[in-house]
Amino acid sequence: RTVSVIGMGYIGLPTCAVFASRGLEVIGIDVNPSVVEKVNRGEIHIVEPDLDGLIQKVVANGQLRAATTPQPADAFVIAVPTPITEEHKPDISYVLSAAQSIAPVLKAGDLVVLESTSPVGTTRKMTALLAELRPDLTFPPEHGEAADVLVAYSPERVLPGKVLTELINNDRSIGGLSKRSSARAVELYSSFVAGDLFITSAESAELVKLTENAFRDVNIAFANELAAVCQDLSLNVWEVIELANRHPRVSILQPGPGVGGHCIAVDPYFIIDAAPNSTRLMSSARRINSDRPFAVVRDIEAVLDPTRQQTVACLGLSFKPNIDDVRESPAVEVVKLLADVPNIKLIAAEPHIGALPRELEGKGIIFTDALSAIDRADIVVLLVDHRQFGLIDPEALKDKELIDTRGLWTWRKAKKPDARIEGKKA
Ligand code: SAJ
Repeated sequence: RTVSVIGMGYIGLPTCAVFASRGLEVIGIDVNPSVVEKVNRGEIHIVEPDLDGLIQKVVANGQLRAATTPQPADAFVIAVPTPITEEHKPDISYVLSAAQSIAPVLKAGDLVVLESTSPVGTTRKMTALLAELRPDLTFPPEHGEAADVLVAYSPERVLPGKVLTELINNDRSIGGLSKRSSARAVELYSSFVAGDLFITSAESAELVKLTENAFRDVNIAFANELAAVCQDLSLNVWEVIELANRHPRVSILQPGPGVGGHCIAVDPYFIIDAAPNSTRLMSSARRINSDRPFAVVRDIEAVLDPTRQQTVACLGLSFKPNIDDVRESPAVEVVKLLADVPNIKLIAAEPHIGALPRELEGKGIIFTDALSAIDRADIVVLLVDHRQFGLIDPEALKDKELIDTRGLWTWRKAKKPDARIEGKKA
């Protein structure tokens, strides 16, 4: 059985690796020739634990090969990006061009699975395009169980940094456009998924994926709103959350300088766009989270001494702790906004990268290591709770003005509420 994965990015490449490691013959397709060349040399172009060794192995033993144009296969898995436009509208053009690219090699009996996070209705739109391009073949749902080609939607839901483990162990929703489509997709994913597989409609599966990330966005917004409330009332938000979370049915997330990454800050807009009159909570959550970098800058401005130039050190640029990914990062956003504040000298430190991200270049920002940044600073702003920042000696921070957006130094180190009286439970 041959499976072809279209798009060899953060999801597609690990997916190629796990299919190949289960004995399937895998053809990875990417429009970028340098990605294809790299994979064919057994190398990878993304940072993900354990992926390099696995790719090297499956390329060396011939289970995986890469190409720039689709070739015939028994199953096609589409894992291309679905970004949003400046106006927060979903852009499914990569899905449609992936469909267009596989159309010429499709044959009766093939399965097409869309994995990309997609607005509700995308699987049907993609299928309509395939049907238009291949009038000689029949497709579901129009031709029902008798259709020549099988089509399903099955979203990835893996966490960057834990992709291989989560790909295998997470449960999965599978939404076929016909019963046979679902059954074939179940058969395909059973080759490597140890989690449960749940069959539903393509539309429900599409909304399930968006819902997961919107849920997290709303919950982070709640934590961020609580941080603003605590600031108004001069209370420690981390203590309030830690104590509230001792309730058996309360589980509040952590506030911070905003929500980054390529999923949680994007996917809620797919739901908002589809149901603008029914998404007041999700829209507010988006606004609350996107306003956070501005709130951090306002906090910094509030402690600045307008009579002299001061040095502000920003620690951390990635979008979440212990990774090197600085794309769509609220920390980068904060530094970018600070670059426009007059009368400050700006230093940034990010131990996981070698130089300033391109969008921060040319703004007079000094890039150095965390300790020298702290040493030279009047104001230290902690933007990412990297493990190593938690190990910084409090002595080094002693005479500094601290803006700790993650509660790493001001609260989490203390860990337990002061007045804890141990209970009797085992
Ligand atoms: N964040 C907070 N407070 C928190 C938790 C997160 O401010 O308590 C921030 C992080 O700092 C980061 C952002 O949210 O900037 C997102 O980070 P994340 O770790 O929550 O999620 P991602 O974007 O790395 O991955 C998410 C995951 N979705 C969910 O947990 C519901 C992952 O399972 C999805 O597969 C992935 O999106 C995706 O591809 O959609």
